[in-house]
Amino acid sequence: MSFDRKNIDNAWCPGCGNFVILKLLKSVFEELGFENKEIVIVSGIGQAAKTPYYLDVNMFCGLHGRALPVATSIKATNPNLTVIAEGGDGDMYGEGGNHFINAARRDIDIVHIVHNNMVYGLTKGQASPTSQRGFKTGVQVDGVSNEPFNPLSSALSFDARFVSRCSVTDKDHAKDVLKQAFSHRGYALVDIFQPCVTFNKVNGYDFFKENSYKLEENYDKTDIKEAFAKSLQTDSFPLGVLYQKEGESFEEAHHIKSALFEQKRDSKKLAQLLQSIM
Ligand SMILES: Cc1ncc(C[n+]2csc(CCOP(=O)(O)OP(=O)(O)O)c2C)c(N)n1
Ligand code: SF4
Ligand SMILES: [Mg+2]
Repeated sequence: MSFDRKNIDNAWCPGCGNFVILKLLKSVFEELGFENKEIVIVSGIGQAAKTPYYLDVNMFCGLHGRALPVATSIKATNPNLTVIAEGGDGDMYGEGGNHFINAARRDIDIVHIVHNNMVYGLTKGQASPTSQRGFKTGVQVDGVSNEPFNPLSSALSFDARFVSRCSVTDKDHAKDVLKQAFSHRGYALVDIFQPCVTFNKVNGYDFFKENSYKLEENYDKTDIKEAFAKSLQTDSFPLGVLYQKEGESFEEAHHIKSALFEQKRDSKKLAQLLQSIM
């Protein structure tokens, strides 16, 4: 099965880390035996948010920062679909930050993929929430003056049951993390380090390679205290599934088993309901 979308020109810069993520997604879909029609990718605005344009799957590209509520509605009304909310660090942690809190807390079964290049790529290089302190841009001329937003410790504090990070600089490992996210039932955060070779000359391929490491083989991903400790480590970033916990997803808690359009309407019950609220 091919997931290539035909007849569309790619707008990314040569060497952009987004190409790696695109390729990884195609092979993950293939290896997990997904069908084109069962996948929906919801995105907003940004370079990362263009990813679904290049994949032969269902997609919805909407407003900046608003992918998560749309993805939530799609999954809640058709639990048979594999739903992904995909975008950049600005889109998901800045403009869409409030939705990040609520999607993680609600625990809807979607995979939340965030291309983290520590910059606003599409709008030509302003600081994003994950930009590092001191990062200079045409707007932040003296450098960013605050500490970067920490998506992993935030997700843990929002009660997310699957919190992970990977990097395009280690493709096999990133593929494995993505596969684990797709196998998890509930909200799953995958924060992916993705160099923006044009507008972030500080945090490029070498930076991510030199400043990250894979979690040890015997790491216990069910230990929340350890997960918090790892998430706060920023001198060298840990890669892998920091935290995963068994539990009940939103659909399971609300007994959503089939798509809304497949459910029979009981007109008698509906009439009674309407009567009761008149
Ligand atoms: C409500 C709103 N605010 C701001 C913008 C302008 N804008 C478009 S994309 C973007 C940031 C993109 O950065 P990111 O989400 O990190 O994606 P990247 O391009 O780096 O992949 C901004 C601020 C917008 N389109 N809509
Ligand atoms: S501006 Fe940066 S994120 Fe956007 S396509 Fe170019 S390299 Fe990639
Ligand atoms: Mg970005």
